[in-house]
Amino acid sequence: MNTPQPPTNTRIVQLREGILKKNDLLARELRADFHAKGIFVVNIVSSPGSGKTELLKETLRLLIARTPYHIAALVGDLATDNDAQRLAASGARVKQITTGTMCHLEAEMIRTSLENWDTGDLDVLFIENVGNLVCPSSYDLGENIRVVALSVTEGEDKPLKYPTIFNSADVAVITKIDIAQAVEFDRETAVRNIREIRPTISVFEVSAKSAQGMDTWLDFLIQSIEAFRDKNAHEAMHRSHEEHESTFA
Ligand SMILES: Nc1nc2c(ncn2[C@@H]2O[C@H](COP(=O)(O)OP(=O)(O)O)[C@@H](O)[C@H]2O)c(=O)[nH]1
Ligand SMILES: [Mg+2]
Repeated sequence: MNTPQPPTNTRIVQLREGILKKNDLLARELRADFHAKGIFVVNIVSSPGSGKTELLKETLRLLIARTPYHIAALVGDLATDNDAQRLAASGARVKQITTGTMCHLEAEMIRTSLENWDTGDLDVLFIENVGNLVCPSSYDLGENIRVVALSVTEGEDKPLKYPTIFNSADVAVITKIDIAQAVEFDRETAVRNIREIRPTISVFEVSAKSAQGMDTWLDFLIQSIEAFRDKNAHEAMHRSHEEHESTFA
């Protein structure tokens, strides 16, 4: 008689690799689609309570005030649409993704959320990932940049304890610096630990509450978005030049 066997470790690893591969393929399609539509995508990851929603709310508000960009945000959480409601106050288009038991967002969830949403005129899409320092690191969402937030209350050693999420990020934002002194935050050690894991990472230090550091962070974002738009415009010009040449060849 064949007794059902519990899955072996090898089988679990194979299943996990299969899921990640499927996500990578879909993320690649999403990235190509975002690129074709000229949408710059930012994926924000961190532990719960690091200040992602507060940072995003202020970032959206300032970007809307200072630029002509059409901006939207997708926000992931296990339960509730509290964050979507907080972000909607910025004036940006916002949609909540409720993941139930999943500790991260996947490319498939991004695609489904965008399907019934008017994104034709979008310039910038922010994604607030589910609060977790482990799961989101393995799931590409087709973003241009991945931002990891680390608040001053979490401890300077977190980059060393959760290296994968710091190693997969392009940018680190140290948040809540208005309360740094009260919690004896050691900024030199924190920055050194972040750079030990990811030497090339850009590090910003901000407070969404007091606005400290927000200008520098905004300047960086606007420069990144503009560089992306210039590259896209250049590619479009090149394509139309090639089409013109082939018509008259
Ligand atoms: N003092 C201070 N508190 C903050 C700041 N940003 C967020 N918080 C607080 O930290 C808590 C968690 O913030 P939230 O944005 O919900 O974090 P998330 O779970 O990462 O989205 C809330 O009580 C916020 O009011 C900040 O810049 N300074
Ligand atoms: Mg949040």
